[in-house]
Amino acid sequence: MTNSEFFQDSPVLKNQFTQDPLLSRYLKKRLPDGMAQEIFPHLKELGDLAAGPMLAWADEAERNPPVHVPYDPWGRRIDEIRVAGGWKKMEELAAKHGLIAAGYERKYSEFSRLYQMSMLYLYHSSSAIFSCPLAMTDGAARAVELYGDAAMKSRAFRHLTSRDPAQFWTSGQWMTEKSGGSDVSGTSTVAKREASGGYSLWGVKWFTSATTSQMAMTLARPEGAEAGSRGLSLFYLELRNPQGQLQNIRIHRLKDKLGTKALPTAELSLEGTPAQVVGGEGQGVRKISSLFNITRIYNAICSISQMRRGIELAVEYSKIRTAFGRKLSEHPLHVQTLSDLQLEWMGCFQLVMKAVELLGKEECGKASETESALLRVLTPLAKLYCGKAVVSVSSEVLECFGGAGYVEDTGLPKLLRDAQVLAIWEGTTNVLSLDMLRAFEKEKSFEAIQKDLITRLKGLRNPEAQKILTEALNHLGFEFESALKAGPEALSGNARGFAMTLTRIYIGSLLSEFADQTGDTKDSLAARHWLLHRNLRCDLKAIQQSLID
Ligand code: MFK
Repeated sequence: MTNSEFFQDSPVLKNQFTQDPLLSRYLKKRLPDGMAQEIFPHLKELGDLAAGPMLAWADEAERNPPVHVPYDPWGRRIDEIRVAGGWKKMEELAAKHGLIAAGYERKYSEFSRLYQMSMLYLYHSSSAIFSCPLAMTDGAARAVELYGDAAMKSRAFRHLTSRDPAQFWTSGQWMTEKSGGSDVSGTSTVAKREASGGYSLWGVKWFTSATTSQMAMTLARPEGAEAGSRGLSLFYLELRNPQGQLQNIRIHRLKDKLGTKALPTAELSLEGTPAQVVGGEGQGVRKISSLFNITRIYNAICSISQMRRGIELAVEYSKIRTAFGRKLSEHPLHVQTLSDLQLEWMGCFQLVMKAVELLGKEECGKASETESALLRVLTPLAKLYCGKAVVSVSSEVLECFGGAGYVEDTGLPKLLRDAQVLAIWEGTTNVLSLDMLRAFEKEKSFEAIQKDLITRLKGLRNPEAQKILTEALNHLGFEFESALKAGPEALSGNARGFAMTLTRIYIGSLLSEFADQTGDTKDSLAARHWLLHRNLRCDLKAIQQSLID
């Protein structure tokens, strides 16, 4: 055969559930008797969809990105956003399979979230990022559940958690304005009180993803309210009136983003949009945090899902691609590269699933005070750690394919583009590191994570793991105390280092515990490699020594 007759086969995805032994191993350990057998057939069905029809829908949605049509042929302003058929299929499938509903029906009590997030984990990487509207929808359902009045519960909540595609609503979360996505205290949207008892909203929202949603949750400042975040309130609005017209909303344009090409993200103005306040005026940031703490968990699930997808493709490719006389899977260096990616994903998986487990408990009133404080800090940690990991894993995955990884029609570059948003969306790494400090300061989360770690480490069977992790924790505690003494700038200036190191220690403890529980060789290897090859130390940096000119 000549060189020109050679054609490389592409890797083929198989059932996304059965191909992922860690997911089933994990669920079997964590779920009560009988539940795994009950939900596995459904996860298998989703695993088939994710490796089959969803891929074609996603492809179609990506190739036909949303279009903003500002005017009808006769010049009337319509601000329509047209989306692809594949995108609509994703929504239909999500509703039918209860991707939101399962989290709120709570059929499996505190384990319902584990079930729901396992579905999301299978769904996300084949969904063309329909997982983003789902994240905001879930967050909105939680905010309405916590703070909404009876009318909101009987209307919005019912639609958001419906399994009927004709009834199902998605929600936007419109928090970001031109002045910033991180510092929302400067929100300039004004809420005018109306005679009806409701409000009308006036302002510009700069990133509104899923602008085709039926409703949105947003922040605005009631007239006369104080400046800063304390004066903000949380509002609920419906985008269209019963006749289907936008309710005083002007869409300016769709964002031209690096990735997430099928997802419509718009800039828009609220020009007297009718809205209702959620949970009374004030404490808007605290209230919307119930929403973004959910979307941050989604973000972390999407990260582990995407890591898994990339690794699976790279592993499959390594079995069919020959170079230097043998398959890539037979080259020790390549195998080591793949193993390190697998390790990163396995660690992240444990971390995120732990947060999901706690979320389920908290929502069912079964979390202790310590567990709630632990969830509070694991949420930003899971989001920030996995958001970074998915970018580096995806980059390495592309490299595993050589030049093919850099060519658009292989579908591989999309993995990297879509990974980058996960580090940004719902709070950047630095903002979330500071959120960890906020949780330490306000919610006793430092004590909670320390207590949880010490208990887990005591229970480990492997004395070497116990020793390494205890020393790492003590060292981190010492450095943290030193930063506290050095003052707030030293503490915040080192927040990212502390967050990353604490997360790596925490993951090390989870991997070690899981290895003890399963006795599986792969789990033991992963725990051992994590402790030996991940940096569990963080030395306090003198933050006044900047290299910036
Ligand atoms: C998927 C594709 C996407 C497509 C492209 C999208 C591109 C990206 C577009 C974006 O812009 S995404 C940006 C999303 N933005 C965020 O996620 C917000 C990030 N910023 C933060 O998280 C800030 O830290 C925060 C807005 C919370 C700072 O606000 P404040 O008001 O200056 O904080 P403050 O005063 O510490 O907290 C106010 C209250 O909220 C406090 O409660 P109290 O009033 O009772 O004291 C806090 O304890 C509470 N709080 C804050 N964060 C919390 C929280 N409570 C629970 N959990 C949290 N995480």
